[in-house]
Amino acid sequence: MSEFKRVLVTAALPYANGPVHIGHLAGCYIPADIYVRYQRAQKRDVKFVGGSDEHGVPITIRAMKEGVTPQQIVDKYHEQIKQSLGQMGISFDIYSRTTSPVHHKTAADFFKKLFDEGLFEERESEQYYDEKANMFLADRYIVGTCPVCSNDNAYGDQCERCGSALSPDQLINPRSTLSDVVPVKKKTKHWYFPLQDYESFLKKWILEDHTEWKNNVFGQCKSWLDNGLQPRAMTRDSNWGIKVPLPDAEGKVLYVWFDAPIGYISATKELTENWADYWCKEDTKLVHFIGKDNIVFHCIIFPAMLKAHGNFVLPDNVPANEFLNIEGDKVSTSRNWAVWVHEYVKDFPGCEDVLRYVLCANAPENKDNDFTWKDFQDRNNNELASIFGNFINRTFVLMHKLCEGKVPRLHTDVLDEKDKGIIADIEAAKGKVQTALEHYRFRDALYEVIDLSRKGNKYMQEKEPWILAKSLTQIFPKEEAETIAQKSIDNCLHLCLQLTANLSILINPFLPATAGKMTYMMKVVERMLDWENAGRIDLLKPGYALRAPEILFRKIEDAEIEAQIQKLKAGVAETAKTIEQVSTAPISIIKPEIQFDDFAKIDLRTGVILSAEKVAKADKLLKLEIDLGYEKRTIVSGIALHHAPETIVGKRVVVVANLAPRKMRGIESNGMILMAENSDGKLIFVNSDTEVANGSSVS
Ligand code: B3M
Ligand code: ZN
Repeated sequence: MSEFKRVLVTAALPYANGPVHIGHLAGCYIPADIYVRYQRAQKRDVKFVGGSDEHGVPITIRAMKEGVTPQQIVDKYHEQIKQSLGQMGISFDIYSRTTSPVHHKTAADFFKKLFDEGLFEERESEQYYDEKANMFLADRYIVGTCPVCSNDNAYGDQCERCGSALSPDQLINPRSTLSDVVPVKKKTKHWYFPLQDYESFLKKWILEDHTEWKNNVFGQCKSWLDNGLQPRAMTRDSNWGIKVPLPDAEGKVLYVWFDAPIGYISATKELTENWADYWCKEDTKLVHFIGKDNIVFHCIIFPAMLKAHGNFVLPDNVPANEFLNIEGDKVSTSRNWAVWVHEYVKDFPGCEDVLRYVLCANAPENKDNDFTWKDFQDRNNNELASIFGNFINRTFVLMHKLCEGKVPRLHTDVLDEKDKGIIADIEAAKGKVQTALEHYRFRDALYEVIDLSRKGNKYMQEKEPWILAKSLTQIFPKEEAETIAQKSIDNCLHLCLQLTANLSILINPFLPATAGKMTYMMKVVERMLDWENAGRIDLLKPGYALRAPEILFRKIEDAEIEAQIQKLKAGVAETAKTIEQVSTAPISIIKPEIQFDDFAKIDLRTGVILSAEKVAKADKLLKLEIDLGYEKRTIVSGIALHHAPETIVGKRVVVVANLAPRKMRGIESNGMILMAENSDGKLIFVNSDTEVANGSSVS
């Protein structure tokens, strides 16, 4: 850390096409905010920038769905997202938006510089065009079958099931999401960034120089780099976005993933005139907080762009989180399987810190994780209320009862082993929390804070100051009892209060509102929360009068949890009903009519499966060896989930024998076998005695 003079923290720019849910919070906003608050407490020069991502297909799709303009969409959701994040205490120094004029200029200038240096390759290509909607289809508008895992609903840029980055050309059976028609190819011109030229630079920078990155991030980068990088189009056909700053580029805008990360730079520009210190000086530590689906853009593409442009620092780390599921199911905004932040703050007013706590304690740091309402309740009731809150409450109650509401003295002459033990615990906690935070291990860090309060409870339980007071006054005259007992009571409550002060410092990055309540109760200024004060046991001065305790965490009742679970279920059911009403399409749409000549182009042959084996790292694929009589063929087929390899050897199949070869998971597939889909969605072999409903589609 010491070699850095300043820290620049970014959190992914959420698309302004809908409200934010708790998956967004857990993925990047909570960890980023904890990190930033910790840096501020360390009095480091830190800036936290963010904003809404207001361009790209997600916005135009939403606008189409709501029947309004893209501008209306982003205006509405930008405000809502900004408010939700603010309510959750996400303390951006600036929360901007990519429709801002500063950003438009910054992104256009960035593009222009690369263009002027001759970096882009101008290419004419055939791209999918929806003749019904009358527009070129951006990658996200096209869905089809993933060539890697056979997911039927892979997008043209990415398969969300297996995480593969795709181009629309790789999709099997592409269809337009706008009108469901099969798109046609049409010529268009775009500017391609030569990502492959940065391969060796990226390999060294990540695989050699950043071995400390989180496993999930490093692993994804490595697999990208191992697979080889391709030129990537940095422009799109659309009328929503940043216009390509070239003559002769009518109807072309910057690719949203070109413009969005530059948004971090633009936001910094809007924040401070010293923005260049944060972006151009080598002693800046740049950290991008993101979710796992954004790794490639932040670790490969954006760094290559920055490198190509020159003069910019590269991220020191990209601590991406995995996904947070809800009640065992993947978050789906289209199915409405989500816990929306704006609804949470309405349903649980004053409990923002509870959600921050649960999402950090259960953060998907290394693998996907599950949020359940029951766990939310348990963590609140059993950890926050019963351990952390309880310790502080008892300390304050007893201090008022036994010490006249003032901080008692510490009598060093009578310190016993337990007192010394808790002092050591207080001192050690700082180091543990700090090390974890510096290494982006937020769960561990938070655990250490709660653990310290657990130790406080144990200490108080063992010292039993209330018994001591009572029993001594029963044996001795009041004054005498006081002299004997008071020192011990003083020491206990003195240390419990110092521990409370320490807890407020340590919990502050995680639960800022709670820390605020604690400083109010202790009547100390905010400066006490500076990190340098952690580990000290002289934070509260003897004789200082403190306020009455305040309950920090109320219990959360079963009925509240039940209501939330019902709400989730009702939301899904409601959404499903609307979708059903809207969609009148038959289950399987008959493809457009073709002429006999088209059909005659397909060469269908019969064959027999000679051998079948699983394809490594692709749970849906089988590698088949097929005997066509006149030759043997290797065909990769997406039927692994339907048939075990050993059960299909010897089966007769119909093969599309003249399909162009296609590589899947490094294996060249020469053709396709025809299977029918039955009513359960199972792919079965078709021959005269197969039980399959009439009209089942064969593919
Ligand atoms: N808007 C994707 C997302 O919200 C995208 C992030 C941009 S970060 C520069 O997941
Ligand atoms: Zn896939």
